[in-house]
Amino acid sequence: MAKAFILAGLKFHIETETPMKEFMWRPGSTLRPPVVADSTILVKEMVVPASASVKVIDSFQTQSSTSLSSSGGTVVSTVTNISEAAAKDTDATYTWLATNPHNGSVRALSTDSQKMVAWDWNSNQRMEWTVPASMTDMSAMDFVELRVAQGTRHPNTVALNGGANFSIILRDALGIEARVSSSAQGEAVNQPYQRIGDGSGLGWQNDFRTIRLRLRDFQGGGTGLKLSMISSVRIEVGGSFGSSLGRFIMDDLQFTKE
Ligand SMILES: [Ca+2]
Ligand SMILES: [Ca+2]
Repeated sequence: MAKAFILAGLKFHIETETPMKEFMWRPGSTLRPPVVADSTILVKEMVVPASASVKVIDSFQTQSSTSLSSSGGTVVSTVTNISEAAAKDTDATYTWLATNPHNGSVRALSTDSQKMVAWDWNSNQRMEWTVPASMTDMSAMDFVELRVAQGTRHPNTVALNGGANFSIILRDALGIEARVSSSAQGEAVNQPYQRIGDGSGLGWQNDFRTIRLRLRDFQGGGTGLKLSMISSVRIEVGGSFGSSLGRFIMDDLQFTKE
């Protein structure tokens, strides 16, 4: 199984075969190597090359205040237990502990500086990023995207016991809003791999996936949303806008091109 994705990754990154990029982010329900059974969960994500043309709203690498994005815009949130910090599991066990908010983020070495945001919710809640004035014209971009994982072994993740969904809402300077579900491409943010060991409970590392939504889908049905003047990006969970509860770890909220 890994062979197919390694080959696609090499073709994309080294030979710049753009279609191979699809293997990195399309849900397994719509694109999977023919030899891989439908029942096999595919865990994969796409990290856009640094050379790509992107408009980064929040990488969480700078502006460590949870009310300010790395791009310098304000962030307003109603979610709980928010932690913007190094994406590192600090205690060498997958057991959930509130003192280790990035539990399950195990890829970063001690010398790495990757930062992300973690938070949870039990009802309809939101996070909203104001797009800085210098970045509001998204008419040349194709997608809004981010990488997201469920927090392994967190009580909310355990209670949800399945895929997690949220909505992304874009708002323009005229106040028009349009929303698209994170599962619009056919798959939820998967439940962490259900494995025991390395502490108590069930679940392994935080399995990140790239949620990538087409900007033109926000204009579907005649919403009238103006991509040339996007003033904010909002994530909503709970109620009718996403899973009723859960815990997410997120990174790299950004607008990208095909
Ligand atoms: Ca921040
Ligand atoms: Ca980051």
